[in-house]
Amino acid sequence: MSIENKERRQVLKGLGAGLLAATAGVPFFAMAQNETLVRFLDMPEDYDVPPVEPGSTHIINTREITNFYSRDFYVVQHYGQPDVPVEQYKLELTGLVNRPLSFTLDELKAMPSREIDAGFECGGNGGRMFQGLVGNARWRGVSLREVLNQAGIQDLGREIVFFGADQGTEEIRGRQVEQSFARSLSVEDAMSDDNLIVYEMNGMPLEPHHGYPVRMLIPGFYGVANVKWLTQIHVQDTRYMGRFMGRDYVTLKHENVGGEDRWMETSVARMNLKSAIVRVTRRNNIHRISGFALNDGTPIRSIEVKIDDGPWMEAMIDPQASQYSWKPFHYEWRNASPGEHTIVSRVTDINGRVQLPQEQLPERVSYWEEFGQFPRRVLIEG
Ligand SMILES: Nc1nc2c(c(=O)[nH]1)N[C@H]1C(S)=C(S)[C@@H](COP(=O)(O)O)O[C@H]1N2
Ligand SMILES: [Mo]
Repeated sequence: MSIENKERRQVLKGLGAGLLAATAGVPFFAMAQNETLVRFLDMPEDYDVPPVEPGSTHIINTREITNFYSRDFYVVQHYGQPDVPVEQYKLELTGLVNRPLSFTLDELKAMPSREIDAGFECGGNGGRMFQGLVGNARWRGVSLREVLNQAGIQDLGREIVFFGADQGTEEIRGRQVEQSFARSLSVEDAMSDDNLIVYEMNGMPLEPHHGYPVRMLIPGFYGVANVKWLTQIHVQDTRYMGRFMGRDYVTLKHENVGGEDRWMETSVARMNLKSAIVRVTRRNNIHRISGFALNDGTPIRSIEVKIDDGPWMEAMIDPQASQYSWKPFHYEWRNASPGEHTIVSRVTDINGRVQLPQEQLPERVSYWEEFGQFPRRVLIEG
């Protein structure tokens, strides 16, 4: 059996009982020559996005996704885009470790490496930008756990902080201070199997806006965990409270907490179970509804589509999908009647967790973690 087939089999297993397309090899997001876009009534007809620009956020046009491995991958950089000369590049391991370590890019590349497919979205992604803060890629890097084990975390070590080379000035309690972008993980989360210190994306060195030369990849987490331009990993015995852990990327939700109704603030971490329709196309008389699902890596049971007040109908999941990749899906819509329709998708995981309509989710303040169902309005021409 070829490696490709073996991988495919594993993916099939990983995806559980979900309907998988028979058309293996045909990219789910590819469009045929005579396939045309159907109009979304909730999206300006001339909706367009500017290209990647150094230092700024880049939203993708999800209607134009063409590949399983994103050709156009979103970009978020809160402190602009630092220039990290590779000759001077060093990754330092510091703090509560038995052996502080330092790696050049060549030293990292000389270590055993692994490839992993992972997709992620910004914790601030949502319907406002038609889910355009998203991407999926194949990453290559070195196991974070291996590197931490080489350094040896001391018993007192509780928290692993990842610092980027990019800096900005923050006003904190009336004082202007220079801060580096940083995020942290508990030791337990950091030691999980699949976390990589990555230097390649889709077979190429990272692009400058995706963190060249080195970034983190924490599969299953929102994008904010994937610190770019990574220069330092620090082990400490207290929680890290920087802006992007403690103040920003913090969700405020009304929740039942052990029988008490409370407003809870949580740092954006693992991705919630989510799917979204991003495109409808027409070929001859068949309409095709396409979208993607993302989650924390829990196997998916099904992705379903509902048209108007009809029943939920199972969509096909791309056989290329794997545990941490996005899961592209299709639904073939036969006999669509001319006129306006509302279409929506939902994803269910093997634990029976279901993506709920926005109204049924706990009340949430701010736009972080928008993972409710995302209904779209389409116009079917006669
Ligand atoms: N050093 C650094 N890393 C960072 C950021 C940043 O501003 N600086 N932004 C984070 C956020 S909020 C997101 S959503 C992802 C985006 O990764 P991408 O630009 O490669 O898509 O990077 C994360 N890593
Ligand atoms: Mo983000």
